[in-house]
Amino acid sequence: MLTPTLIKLPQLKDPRGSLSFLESQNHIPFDIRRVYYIYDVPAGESRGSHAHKNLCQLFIAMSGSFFVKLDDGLGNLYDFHLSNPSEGLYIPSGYWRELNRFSSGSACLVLASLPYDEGDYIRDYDVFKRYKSNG
Ligand code: T46
Repeated sequence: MLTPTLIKLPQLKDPRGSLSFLESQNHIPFDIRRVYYIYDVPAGESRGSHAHKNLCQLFIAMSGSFFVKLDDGLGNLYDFHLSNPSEGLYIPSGYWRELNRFSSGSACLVLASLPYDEGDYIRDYDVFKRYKSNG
């Protein structure tokens, strides 16, 4: 998958509640090498404002909701509102992202294709645009 995609995950509902699951290379197109989560975001704060050279990720709104803006640096913009724990937003490498408008008590689970590496980040938007336009 080369573009950001909302992936519907299996959801098993019964009188005890709901259960969702995912498997690497089955429901998502990468092996999971790292998991982190974002929570306790104060009202009005945003996260992200950077891109990754190689990292692919899946964002899941485990509780509450937030918005995700994506930009491929070539003129294509994407807006998502995540609020459902039974779906995940797949983000390939090479997309500038901003997460904002977190609802109170929200939590974003992130499944990542690589270990943490600051060298994989592009944190300057102009550098990102040049990186993308150079192919
Ligand atoms: C992304 C958005 C959605 C680590 O030491 N290990 C980690 O795995 C991560 C993700 C971060 N950190 C350190 C690096 C910084 O000192 O935690 C601190 C905060 O990270 P950052 O400012 O990058 O946080 P966000 O929320 O702006 O970005 C994070 C991810 O870094 C990024 O990949 O897509 O969440």
